Amino acid sequence: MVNRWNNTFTRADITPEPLWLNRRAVLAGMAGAGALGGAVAAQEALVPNTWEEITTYNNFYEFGTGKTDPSDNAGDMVTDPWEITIDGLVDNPGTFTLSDLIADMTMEERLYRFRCVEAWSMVIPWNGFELADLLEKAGAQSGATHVAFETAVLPDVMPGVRRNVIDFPYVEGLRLDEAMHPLTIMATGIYDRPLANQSGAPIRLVVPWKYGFKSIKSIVRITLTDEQPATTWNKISDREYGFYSNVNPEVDHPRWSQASERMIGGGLFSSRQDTLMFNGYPEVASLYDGMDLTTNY
Ligand SMILES: Nc1nc2c(c(=O)[nH]1)N[C@H]1C(S)=C(S)[C@@H](COP(=O)(O)O)O[C@H]1N2
Ligand SMILES: [Mo]
Repeated sequence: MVNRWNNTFTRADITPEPLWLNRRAVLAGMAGAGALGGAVAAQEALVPNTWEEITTYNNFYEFGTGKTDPSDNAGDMVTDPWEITIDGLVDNPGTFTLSDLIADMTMEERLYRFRCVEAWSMVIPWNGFELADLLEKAGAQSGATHVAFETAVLPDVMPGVRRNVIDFPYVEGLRLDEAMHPLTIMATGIYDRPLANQSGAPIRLVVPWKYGFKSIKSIVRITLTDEQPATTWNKISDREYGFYSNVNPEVDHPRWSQASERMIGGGLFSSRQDTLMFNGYPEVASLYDGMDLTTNY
């Protein structure tokens, strides 16, 4: 696997050295088998959270609103077989099994910062492929301007859906150029393991420069459109959650500051760090040239 998107954290920014050494030993153990070793070496400065942290502190309202509800409740979701419909303004619409859909995608490891709008953060070693490759295969038509995504609704196994904790299906969307950006991936794994159900198995979106709620889980439909699609949190409160939702330390949530974030998993040394513009991915800035990111929050 390769990772073309290295970045700039130093390990001192993330984890005290004893913990870092510990995690590094785990990674070194995993790396023995293959090319991941190279990716790990290239990125040793950006230290991921543990599998345990990544899979026990989650937001997945279909399974409940508490942070441990998804890991407690998502085990019964059947993710194989899984079908995804691709429709709207594409030359090759249809409903595909996940395995057919991803058969010729180039899988990569991407070690990304992940920043929730609630002001906590992790670093996650995703396995996945560029959404751009999938949209090219689907044959996005010239009239398409946006991409809409939809999560499965499985009331039998989703207690949050049965209780209607919010309106389902969970829906999200991107502008087409955001969706085509090489940082935007569809993830199918973490740490070279298939995604845990609570992480959005079998396939989810990951948009690392946006607040976490844009990274929609357990996707069953991708629709190319010529208008900005409705998005779940924007429907719940448009004053608090804009369509763009780019991570921005200078635009506070109406009820809390976004200037800093709490790093999950620091244990005793748990600490806050400054929020980075675009979550530390300045390569996306040109997507927003000429836009006022205060009003287009
Ligand atoms: N379908 C669906 N996708 C979702 C959510 C959700 O409740 N339902 N929560 C979002 C939010 S608010 C965040 S922060 C991330 C959390 O991803 P994680 O649990 O893998 O860290 O998933 C996002 N995707
Ligand atoms: Mo979130």
